[in-house]
Amino acid sequence: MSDHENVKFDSKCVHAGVGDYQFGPVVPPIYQTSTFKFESTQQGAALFKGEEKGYIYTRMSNPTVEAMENSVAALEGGYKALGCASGMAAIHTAFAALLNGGDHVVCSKSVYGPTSTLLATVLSKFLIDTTFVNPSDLSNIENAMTDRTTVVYIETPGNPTLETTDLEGAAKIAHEHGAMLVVDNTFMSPALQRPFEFGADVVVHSMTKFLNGHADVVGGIIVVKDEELYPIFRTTLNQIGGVIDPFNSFLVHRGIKTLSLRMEKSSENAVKIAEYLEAHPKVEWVRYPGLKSFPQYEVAQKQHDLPGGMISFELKGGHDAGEVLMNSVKLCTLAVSLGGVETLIQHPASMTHLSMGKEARESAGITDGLVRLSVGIENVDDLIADLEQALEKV
Ligand code: LCS
Repeated sequence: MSDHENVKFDSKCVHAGVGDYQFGPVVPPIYQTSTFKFESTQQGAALFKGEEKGYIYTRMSNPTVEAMENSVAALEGGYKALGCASGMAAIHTAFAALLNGGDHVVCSKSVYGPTSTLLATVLSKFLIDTTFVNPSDLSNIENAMTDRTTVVYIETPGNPTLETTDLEGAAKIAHEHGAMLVVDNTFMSPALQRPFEFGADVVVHSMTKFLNGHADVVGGIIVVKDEELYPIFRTTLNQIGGVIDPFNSFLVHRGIKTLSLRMEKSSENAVKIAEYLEAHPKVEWVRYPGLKSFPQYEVAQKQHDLPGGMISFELKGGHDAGEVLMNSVKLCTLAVSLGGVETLIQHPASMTHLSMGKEARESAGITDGLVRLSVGIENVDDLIADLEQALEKV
C-alpha cells in the first residue's frame, strides 16, 4: 500500500493491500497452505520470538489474508485489520480482546440479533453485563455509563431499524468515562462512513455484506485505529482461532475493488425506491437515511457520504400485508443477509432478529410488520416494477 497511501478512496479500493509477489502477479496469489517451511530451527525460533518477520502458520498470518486485511485497514483509515471467519467471529473476538469479567458494556438496542444475543446470553456467562440503549439520543448512552463500563458498542445505522447515532458524540462520552468506542460499520461500509474520522477506536464488519458484495463469502474483520491496541487483538484472535481462510480473503479482496461503484449504484437505486415507497398509499412508514423524514437526517448528512442501500418499511396491513409482499416479489429475492449486488428482502421479526425475543425487539423498535430491503445494483425501474406488482397483490 505504501505507493498508494495518498490516493483517493476509489483508487484505494482498487490498489490497497496489493503487495509484491514472486512472478509479478497483478493480484495477490491465493497462498492455499496451512503452514510455511523454515530454513532452519534457528529461523523457526526467530520467527516465533518475533525477531524475524515472516509467515509461520495460516491461523497466525498468511500473505493472501494479509493483503485483504491491509486493504480494509487502508479504506477505514486504521492501523491494521484482522480477518475473521464471520462477522460474529470478529465481534466475539473484539469483545474478548477488550473485556474482563466484571466489565460493563453499553450497546445499541437495534443491532444484528445475534450480536445482542451474544452479549445477553454468552458473554453474560463470563460476568460481563450489558445495558442496551437507544443511542440516537446521546443522553441514553451517558445515563447508562458506570464506573465498570469499558466498551460502548454502536451499530450505525442499526440493523434493521436504521437508527443512526452521532459517532462524534458517542466517542466523546465513551472517552470521558475511560471506555472504548467500537462501531459495527457493516451497513455503510468505509465507502460511505469511516467511524475513525469521528473518534471510534475499533471498527468491525461483517464482510459477508457490502465489502465482499457478491453473496458468496462469510467473513468478518476487526480494524484497530492505534498501533498500541493491535497486539492484544492479534493474540486474542490467534488463541480463539476464528480466522478467515486464504480463498475467502481473495474473494473479499476482489469484491472490494468495486466497492465504490457498488455503493454508489446501490444508494442511487435505494433513494428512488425509498421515495417510491414513501409515496405509496399502502405504505405506513419508511425509514431511509436519505429521506427528509428520517428521524436522524441531520446526523446522517454529517456522517454518510451517501445514504446507502438499506431501507426498512412497514405496510398499512402490518405483518400480514408484509408477508403477502415478501411472498409476491419476483426480481427481489426473499433471503436474509444484505449488501450484495442482488436485491434481498426479509422479515427481521421472524428471521434475523428472532433470537432477541419479542420484548427486546419491541423495545428496539423492531415491529412485527417491519420489512427490510437490501437494494442491489439492478436497474431501478425493474426493481420498482417488481415492488409495484407485489404491492398490487396486498
Ligand atoms: N453485523 C451486522 C450489522 C450484520 O448485519 C451481521 C449479519 C453481522 C454483524 C454478523 O455477520 P456474519 O457473522 O453473518 O458475517 N447480518 C445478517 C443479516 O442481517 N441477515 O443475515 C445476516
